[in-house]
Amino acid sequence: MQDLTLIIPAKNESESLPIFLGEIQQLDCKKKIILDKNDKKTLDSISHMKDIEIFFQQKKGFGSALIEGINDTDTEFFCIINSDGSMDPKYLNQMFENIKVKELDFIFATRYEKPGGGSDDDNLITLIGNYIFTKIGNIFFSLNLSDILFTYVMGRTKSFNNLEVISSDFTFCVELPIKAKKQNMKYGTLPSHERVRIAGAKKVNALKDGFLILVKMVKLFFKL
Ligand SMILES: Nc1nc2c(ncn2[C@@H]2O[C@H](COP(=O)(O)OP(=O)(O)OP(=O)(O)O)[C@@H](O)[C@H]2O)c(=O)[nH]1
Ligand SMILES: [Mg+2]
Repeated sequence: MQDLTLIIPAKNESESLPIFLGEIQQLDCKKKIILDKNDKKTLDSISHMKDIEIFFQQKKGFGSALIEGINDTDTEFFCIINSDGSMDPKYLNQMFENIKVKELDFIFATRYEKPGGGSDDDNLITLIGNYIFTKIGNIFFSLNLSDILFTYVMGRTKSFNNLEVISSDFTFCVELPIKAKKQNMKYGTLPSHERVRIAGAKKVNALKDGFLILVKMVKLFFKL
């Protein structure tokens, strides 16, 4: 997988990130960790790690981290994979095979397709929230997805750059598939089982970010 770069966003992940990087150490692909330069604790936690690239984001936010990291990528393929360990890297090979064989622009890992899908990290609120946003995506944008918010996604770097995604926050999760659909790009899904985060606190605020996601979907629908 030498033409693949893992895009690993990390914010205050000094406990999870070193363990996760240990897990993917043997993988034959590039590993780019996206950090805020003021996040010294996370930076220090991986100072001893080899064969990784550290990229400092200019603007704040989860979306900015991903956009800036992917824009800086020089491999044909990229894959967004969180630093908290919840996205199991065992699916990377299969995602990579699928995207190449089926000539896809993107492949979305999904927790809600059987066989193989599931989550040990969901709570009732995230489960219901994701269900509702996925439904909105399917009804108003014909996305035909089963898990819009997971954002464990592999893609062609060129296709991503053509989308001109601009969301600096967690609304990135919906802007990417909606714009891919609007541009008639080819994508597929792969069932995957989500694990619990290794340690540390979650960064998503279900209420605030849920509201922002809803507003973003309305704006994208009306092309605002
Ligand atoms: N670089 C960077 N990474 C971020 C930012 N916000 C979140 N992240 C990382 O993005 C990933 C997703 O955030 P999480 O807090 O795990 O969100 P979540 O998966 O909804 O929450 P949990 O279910 O509790 O894991 C994690 O690896 C975070 O460290 C940010 O502003 N900048
Ligand atoms: Mg997480």
